[in-house]
Amino acid sequence: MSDDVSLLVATHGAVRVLTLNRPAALNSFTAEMHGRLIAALDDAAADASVRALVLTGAGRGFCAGQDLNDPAMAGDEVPDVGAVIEQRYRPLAERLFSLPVPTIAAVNGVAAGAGANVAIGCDICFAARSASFIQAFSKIGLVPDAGGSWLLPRLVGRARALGLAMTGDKLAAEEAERIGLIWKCVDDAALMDSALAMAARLATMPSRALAATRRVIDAGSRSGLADAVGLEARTQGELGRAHDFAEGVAAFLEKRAPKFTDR
Ligand code: T3D
Repeated sequence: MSDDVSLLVATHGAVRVLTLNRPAALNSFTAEMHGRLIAALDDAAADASVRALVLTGAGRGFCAGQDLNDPAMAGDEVPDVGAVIEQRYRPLAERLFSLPVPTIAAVNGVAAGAGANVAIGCDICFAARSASFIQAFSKIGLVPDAGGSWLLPRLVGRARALGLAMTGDKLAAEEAERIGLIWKCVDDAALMDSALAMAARLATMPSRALAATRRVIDAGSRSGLADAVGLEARTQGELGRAHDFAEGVAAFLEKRAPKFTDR
């Protein structure tokens, strides 16, 4: 692991830890950091030894969204923001929502703009008590992106989603937990241990079923009941033919710990 790159990659057993590493600019996204993050997510997806992923930030911030000094934003010409979203944030959100293993955010400080939506786009989001979430887009004349327009109202309801997105007000981590934006707010000193313990626990669980759980829950929020129960049946059908289901049932009946291996 080298300290001078914009993304640090570490492995703890079956847990891959990605650390956004541009602390002087609150880990805001440059094209270069996007490239590294996408590559690291693809690498984790392709590596069968990885069974959970933790995303965090170096220094006092988690991620301040788009680097507003990035040449794509700060040149003389009018920036093609749509192209930036299509080429960088959309692929990032799509990967996060489809990774074959659970994703855990460890939000160590302020998460603003796309940084906030990447954090809440993880399956389980822990935040340090001193951390905060800011839908900063409205302050620079944009709308929530990186999946935020879809996710926010589903997590906190339309009224709060609009309030947060229109005001761009800072939401403290404790309040974020209270309104259901994140899984848990923990003491700053306990953040990484909490995230890593959750990741290690999920890594022992049936990865394929966990990724399918994300899929059916997300699809269910877009569909009616008939489609949702149809998808449940098809998904259970597929999982029911997989190794992990047979192993889970056998382990239960034999009163032993299961050994899940599917991805
Ligand atoms: O093309 C597109 O833009 C499309 C993409 C959209 C996705 C988005 O994410 S849009 C939203 C972009 N993000 C923002 O608008 C947030 C901007 N940052 C802030 O509002 C504040 O920095 C924070 C509220 C996040 C934190 O405030 P504070 O007071 O704790 O820290 P600070 O002093 O503002 O920032 C510390 C340093 O980080 C500072 O640099 P300096 O002066 O010490 O050299 C600051 O300029 C830098 N920094 C913070 N955010 C960004 C940034 N540099 C570049 N881009 C940033 N987004």
